[in-house]
Amino acid sequence: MKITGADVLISSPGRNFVTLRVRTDEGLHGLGDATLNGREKAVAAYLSEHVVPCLLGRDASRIEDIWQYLYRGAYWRRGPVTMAAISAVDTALWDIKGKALGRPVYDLLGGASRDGVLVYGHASGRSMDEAVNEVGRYIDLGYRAVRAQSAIEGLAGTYGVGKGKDNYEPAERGAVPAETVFATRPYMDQVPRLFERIRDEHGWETELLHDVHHRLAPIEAARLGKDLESCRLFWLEDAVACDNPEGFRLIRQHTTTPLAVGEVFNTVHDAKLLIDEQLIDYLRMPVCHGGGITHLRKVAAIADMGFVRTGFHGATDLSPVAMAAALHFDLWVPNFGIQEYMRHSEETDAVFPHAYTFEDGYLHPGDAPGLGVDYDEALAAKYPYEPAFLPVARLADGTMFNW
Ligand code: EZ4
Ligand code: CO
Repeated sequence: MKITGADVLISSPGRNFVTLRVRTDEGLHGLGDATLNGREKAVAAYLSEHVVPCLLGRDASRIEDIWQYLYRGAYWRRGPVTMAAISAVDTALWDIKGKALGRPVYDLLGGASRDGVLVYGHASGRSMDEAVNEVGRYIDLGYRAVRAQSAIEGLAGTYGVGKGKDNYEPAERGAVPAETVFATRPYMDQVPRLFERIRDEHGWETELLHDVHHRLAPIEAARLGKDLESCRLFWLEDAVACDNPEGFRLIRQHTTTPLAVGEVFNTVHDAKLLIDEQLIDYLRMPVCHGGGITHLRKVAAIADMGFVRTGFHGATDLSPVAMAAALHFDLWVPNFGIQEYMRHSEETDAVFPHAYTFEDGYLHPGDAPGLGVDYDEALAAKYPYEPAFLPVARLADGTMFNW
């Protein structure tokens, strides 16, 4: 089965997505998600200019060889743009293989290891009251695990907090990124109070998670982890900026709060020290940014040796194609932990009809051949790309900070 072409499809049904469609001479096609939030056109250009021409005429069934060609064959390796592009090709080829064999992708990986994929939803509030109520709403919807974020009192535009009742969506349309403000001290004081209130009001059965989003120094993260121990979090995410994994050594010495990291990682090398030294508990590299299914199988196996479980990123900027690929992987992977699940907008769901379903706190990828996701190109044409960016952050005195 030869690859005859590949289309880089950019559309904005609710938000921007880049979708790769690989076509074959047998009439089968496969989809991959190539979206990199706020950097969509960079990945699209990498695919169109440097990857798609190299795919033409290759045997679509040789997934490993094509992965090695795109990764090892390139002198300039790694990085989010390159790896998002490779991930999209890899995902599309697994989709094609599943369709060609008439089997869901999870079956090709080794079959289901569990009945469903435990997911966590996103509760957020512009005040602590609102955040506490939102956790209750998610529990009522059937979620068994909920991430909670609240705006920092007195500060507008905190990470993780939606503008209205809609799902939280960090990218904002416009020609340049929006600016937000962060303040360490009030944030660190408020988060333990938020989780104490959630435990008081909603009890101990629900798993609770929190995302620091790269904004603390190691010693600050160590203290926050300690302060949260009595609330028994499932995890504390991205406690420090992840370009310096050694920071986790200090955090780990001080707290038993489980740690998750890696949504911005793109190869196993980003995670190797953290796994080898057992500095984290959950790895968040998703299929669409972490080298595709082919690379993540290797990462997951190495993670397992360090007692690290998976906890894939699954925000709204990861399209339903990425979500489906994640769910097939999650259903199979032995060292599964949890899957993030932020529901997409109705516009997004309509452009990407999908077989995965939510029930009782679990997602299931469905049993359709391949990934079980389609792309409605005619509908997508109604939603042209509009520039949108993730915000930047400053401290109150104007100093640039991590967003
Ligand atoms: O900021 O997906 O855990 N989820 C997150 C997300 C990320 C966005 C970035 O594109 O951290 O909200
Ligand atoms: Co995160």
